[in-house]
Amino acid sequence: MKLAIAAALAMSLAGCGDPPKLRVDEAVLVLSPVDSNPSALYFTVHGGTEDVKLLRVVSPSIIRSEIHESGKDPKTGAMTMAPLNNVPVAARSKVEFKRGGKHVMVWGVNLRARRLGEMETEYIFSNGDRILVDAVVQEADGTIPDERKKVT
Ligand SMILES: [Cu+2]
Repeated sequence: MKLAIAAALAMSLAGCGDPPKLRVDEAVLVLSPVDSNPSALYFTVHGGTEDVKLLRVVSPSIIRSEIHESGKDPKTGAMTMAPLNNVPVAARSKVEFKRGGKHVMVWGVNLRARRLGEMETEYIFSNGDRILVDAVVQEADGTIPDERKKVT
């Protein structure tokens, strides 16, 4: 009994000491209600042991993408968007790409991604890391893509 507790304690301590790993999760692509308009990709980046920058997000299922920052025009109060060249991700930090904040604008989401309801996305960082994540593809109202409804 004592041995089991000691072993469990040793394992949990080892878990705490693991260095954080740069990773991306909770990737969701929200399709534009108008097919000709860009869609938006949201996700969370978890920093590793060094400061890096997110440079680009690519996917075989899209034509192109841009990293954007949302804001508000101080004069008119209207929502605005400005492209970013990169996004710093400090070591051990968490950077969320979400509605009303940073996001990735995506053009030309192909039929395959819409039918599968998911697509592969690749996040390219300044340290050379390329992280692959399966993103969920959904309509703006959170439902599965219209093209998927036809095949399922
Ligand atoms: Cu945008």
